[in-house]
Amino acid sequence: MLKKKLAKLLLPVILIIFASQVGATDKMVATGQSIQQAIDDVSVSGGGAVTLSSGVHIIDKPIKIKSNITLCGQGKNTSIIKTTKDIKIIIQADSGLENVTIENLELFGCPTKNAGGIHITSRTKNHENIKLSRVNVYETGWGVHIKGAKNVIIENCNFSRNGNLDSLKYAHNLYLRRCYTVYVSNSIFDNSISANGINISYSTDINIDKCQMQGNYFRGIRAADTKGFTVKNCIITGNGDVGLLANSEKTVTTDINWQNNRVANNKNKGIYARPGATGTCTNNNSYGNSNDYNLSKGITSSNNISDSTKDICCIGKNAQSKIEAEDCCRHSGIKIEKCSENGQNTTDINNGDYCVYHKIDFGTLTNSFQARLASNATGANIEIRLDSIKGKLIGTCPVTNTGGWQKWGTKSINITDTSGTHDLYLVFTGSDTGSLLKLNWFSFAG
Ligand SMILES: [Ca+2]
Ligand SMILES: [Ca+2]
Repeated sequence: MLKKKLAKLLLPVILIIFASQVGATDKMVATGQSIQQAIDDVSVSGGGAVTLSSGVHIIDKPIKIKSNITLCGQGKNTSIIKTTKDIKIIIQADSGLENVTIENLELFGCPTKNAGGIHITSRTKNHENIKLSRVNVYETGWGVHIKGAKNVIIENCNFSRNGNLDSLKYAHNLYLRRCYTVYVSNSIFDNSISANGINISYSTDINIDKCQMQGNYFRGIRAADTKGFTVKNCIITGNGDVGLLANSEKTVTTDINWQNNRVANNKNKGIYARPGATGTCTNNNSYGNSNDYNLSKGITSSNNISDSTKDICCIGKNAQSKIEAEDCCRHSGIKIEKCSENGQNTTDINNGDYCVYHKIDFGTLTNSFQARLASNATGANIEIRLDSIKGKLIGTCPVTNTGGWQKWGTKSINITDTSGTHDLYLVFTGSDTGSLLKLNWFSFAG
């Protein structure tokens, strides 16, 4: 009797001990050690996490990822995999992989003919449950390819400056082909040197939300021969051809759902659905393109505008994430330029100019603000206001002279305790009649 009771009491304890042992095969990889060996070892014991230490991990042949492996770094910007060879950095070990996660890593490659970032592809059995989270892939010849896969999640990633000049129009930042049920969110696909921000073909149920496709050589985002193509809350600007495109190779893309996108200043059409496309297009703001809307008869269209002064589309962001200054929903008096640090920054900021960021979520408590700025002037301030240009002032950030217009410094201040969701107004003030500052990004903390 007592034994039985004891067994009953101990069973949960034994289970907990067993559960904590599951991770016992996890491996940490120091720089200079073999990432492949760690993946192979963890795979043999049934799967688990392979964590790359902070630092640069140089590779000279592709890393073959396996089922049930989480390949992660200690931090998105601290664990880096780099190669100088004309190779793909991460590829599949087999077709039909399951439960692969890659997270908190930065990959740097070569913009050469055969080089790529992450290529998880299959022509036979589809891969399943592939997740890329907080992964940056920069300067690789073919960017990220997921081909032949079901249930794919890509979140908080930045795949930019990928492509190669041998494959103009074909080497994209992200390529999804034969993919089924994909969610891509809060990610950036900018400045492909040869092709699109995102390219999709022969796929089903593709969902792109709160992403940015700027300055790509060819299209912003394009899907061909795809059924179910949702694009919401995206910023698609300054691309070399069409911004947002439902295209066809053999059959045109159908069941599109495009809403709340800002599609601006693309060299060709802004929002374009080829004849035969079906679906809805609502609440978009497309302006400054060669033709802002070119929609087929099968598209139900409503509430779309072409007005650079209106702020449809704004990405509701977490205040505690890094918010790019140039991602404002609306502004008065500013310009956007290339930033020496990366990406872009706001510029031409004079006394009285302002930027608006819609639906910023301050959570339960936010009490500090930091700004990445450059200034060669004195006596300027950033007023942080809520909900209108004269709304509640929660803080005033003094702008210090950083010693040059592209010399960047981070300035932090305490602000009034703030919670909930608000439209954020950054209002610039200063006694100087010329430019006051440039702003790259800002964020809040609690
Ligand atoms: Ca101005
Ligand atoms: Ca920026």
